[in-house]
Amino acid sequence: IGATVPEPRQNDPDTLARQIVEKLTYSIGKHPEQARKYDWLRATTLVVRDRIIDHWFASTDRIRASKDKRVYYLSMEFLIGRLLRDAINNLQLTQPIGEALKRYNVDLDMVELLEPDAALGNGGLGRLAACFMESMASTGVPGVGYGIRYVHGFFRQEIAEGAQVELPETWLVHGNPWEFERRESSYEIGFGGKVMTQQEPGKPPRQVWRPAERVLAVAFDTPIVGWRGEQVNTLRLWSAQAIDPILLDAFNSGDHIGALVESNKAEAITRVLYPADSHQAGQELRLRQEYFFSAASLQDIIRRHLGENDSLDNLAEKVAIQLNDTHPAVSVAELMRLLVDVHGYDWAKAWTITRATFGYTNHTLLPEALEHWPINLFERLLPRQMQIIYQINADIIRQASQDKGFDGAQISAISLIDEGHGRRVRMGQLAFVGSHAVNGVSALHTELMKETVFQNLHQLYPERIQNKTNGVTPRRWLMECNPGLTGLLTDAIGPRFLDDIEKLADADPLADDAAFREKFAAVKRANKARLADVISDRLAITLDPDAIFDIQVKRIHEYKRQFLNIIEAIALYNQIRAHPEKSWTPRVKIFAGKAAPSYVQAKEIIHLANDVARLINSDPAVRDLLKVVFVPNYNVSLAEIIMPAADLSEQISTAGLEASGTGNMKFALNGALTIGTLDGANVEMLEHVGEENIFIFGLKADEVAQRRREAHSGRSIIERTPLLREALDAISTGVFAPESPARYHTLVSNLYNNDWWMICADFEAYWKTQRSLDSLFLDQNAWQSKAVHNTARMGWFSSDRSIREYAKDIWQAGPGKVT
Ligand code: 26M
Repeated sequence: IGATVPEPRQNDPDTLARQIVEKLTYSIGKHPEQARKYDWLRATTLVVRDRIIDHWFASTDRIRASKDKRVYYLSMEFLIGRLLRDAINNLQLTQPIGEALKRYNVDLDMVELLEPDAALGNGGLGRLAACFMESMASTGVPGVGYGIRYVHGFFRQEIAEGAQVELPETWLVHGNPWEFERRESSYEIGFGGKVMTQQEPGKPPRQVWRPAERVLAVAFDTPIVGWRGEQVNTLRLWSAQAIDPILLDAFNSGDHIGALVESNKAEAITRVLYPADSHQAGQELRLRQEYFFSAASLQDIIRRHLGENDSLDNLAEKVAIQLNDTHPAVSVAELMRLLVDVHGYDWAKAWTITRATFGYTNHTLLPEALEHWPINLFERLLPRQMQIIYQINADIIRQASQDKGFDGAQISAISLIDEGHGRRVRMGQLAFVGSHAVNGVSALHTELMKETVFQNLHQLYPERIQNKTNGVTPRRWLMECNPGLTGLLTDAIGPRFLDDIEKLADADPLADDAAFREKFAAVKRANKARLADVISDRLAITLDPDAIFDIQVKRIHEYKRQFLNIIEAIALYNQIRAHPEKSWTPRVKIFAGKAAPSYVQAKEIIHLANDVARLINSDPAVRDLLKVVFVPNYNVSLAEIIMPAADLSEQISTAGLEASGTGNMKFALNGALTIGTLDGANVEMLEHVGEENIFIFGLKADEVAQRRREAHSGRSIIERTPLLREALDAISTGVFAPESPARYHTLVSNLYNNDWWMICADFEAYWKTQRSLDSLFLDQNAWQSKAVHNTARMGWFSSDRSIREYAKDIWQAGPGKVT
């Protein structure tokens, strides 16, 4: 059939208005006069979607015809947030759609706010995957994301009497206009059962896996629109269904409940996102999720490849698969199984193809977060993959001892099997040996990978580890979330930075231009006022937009040290009360973030932040000099309001613990100054913005490691630091929790005994740096000049740059490919 290309759609307000009303009428069945706000959202989305589909088809056809190498990004998480504004912005439709809706007295901003967030991720790792999807489309990398279509995304957080309460998230209840179910792309995924050896005469024996259970993986596709709509990529998420949805035999014989058991068990696989980002759950269902989406994605990749190529011999030339952390690492064993058992490759050839195809990105060095599965669970669920892992391990160990003379200790360090803790499969080692490139997400993190968790594997394969510093997409994290600043910059330096964000550097000299600084400050003030409105609506707390907005938003974790920030707030509170005559700089401390439901200390920190906020905000003695706010339910959409509204960005993790951070980049891009440790990407931010424009304090990574070896405790520091001691005394004697004064006893006594996170060790340096920021803020010329330098010099931290580096150095695909 000759492809019938639809007429290009007109993008003027008249056409758009007509089409929106058409959707209201014929797709939603509403007259404009009767339409509710959600109907306008749906109609607008459908009109935008039609335009995306035209570009989507064109991209897909172009990529298929070009036979270019494809990149597959495998991630358990895609923390996307809303899609409508992203699509409208990237298609350059903001102005005409706004005008079209205005004719019916409908406000585009209001409509956009009605869309539920797609919260299919926990935090940094999932949000990075979402930025990378947008950047692959924007930089012309033919990329497909593969993940899981969770029915329930990341939980909704409420605060009840100061404590976190988790509620289920239900983003799909009103349907999802962005997804297209592709029943024709369904695959059977096996679990359990046994492995048989098949012997055909004259052929080598073959292993055949006979799973005991089978589940269907059904594809749902979401288009991802790149900048200017030039390329539209696909995010393909898998949903689990029973192969035989109701067992008809059982149903017909009257066992109506029994008939549903199987479909419930199957569908459970994609029911809910695990809300832990720092502790391995170790649950069977989690391993099922990991294998389910890995196996479905590989079958899909292979089917597409064989549709366009004669064999899998050239798989690695046409396909790059990136493993987003170890969550899809079982893919290494699964691809080996498909190549050897199903497609008949010999082991060595299959291993060459596998390693050349995969790349692995590590996102954490925290030992408690590294995935390792008990052997008996792994064997029961994935018996053939377990055999393959043993065989890979034997090969690697032989090579290490024969070629490199590794001793026993070195061998047990690189082994895929941890013999120490009741025999476990180490997924990090599996991902490492199965990939041709392994990367960290900031320069410091990459160096620490070489020195710690992967020290011995790095010795064995010294070329394999490389750095790819994270980035954030400037479309969502500047243009869309901060139209005021985008407009100001466009007026001042022209629109070039919209296509090449490093051109933001053209604004750098404007830091010395008083008129520009004033406009820059006015944009910031308006963004602060907008956040103050949101906080006033949700929490009935009034904030002064002229105070310093000092913000820490991220997952709650001990290593991120929200506790240090709270202690500083208490110390400041005490000082303001003790010295009311001094000229204090008004400050608002804003916190937001979720704790893993099982992470007791993290939940205590949330509780403490809320308790401290309650007391300080109701104390007339501090007047408006200090306010503390915990904003519930931090998510991508809230981040879009918060990032542009910060004067000061808190990036204060214990050095050596934060792999990169990406919130740090979003804040600085929007003109916040950073107070932070030399950790993760802060180190590179310092190099880019210049040391006079960032506020670094505290121990460095090697100093932290040194203190930990010395079993450093907080006691002596606390005893000689009155500011710290008084703050901790107040916490532990129940000043902030009179109804239950012992609530924070353990939290504080831990600091005395073992200051593992260096809160005491870093307190004084942190306090002094904060006070120097107080003074700086009084000199608005100086502050705003630094703020302008931050925005102007942050272009490098675009995920477009990250993606170009991956494309060139790891994938050999897309615009960076070597020709
Ligand atoms: C593992 C096992 C079972 C259940 C959940 C997990 C799990 C899920 C998410 C573990 C870790 C997860 O995320 C880790 C993460 O978000 N890491 C962050 O990645 C960012 C992007 O590279 C970095 O910027 C952050 O520094 C890093 O903490």
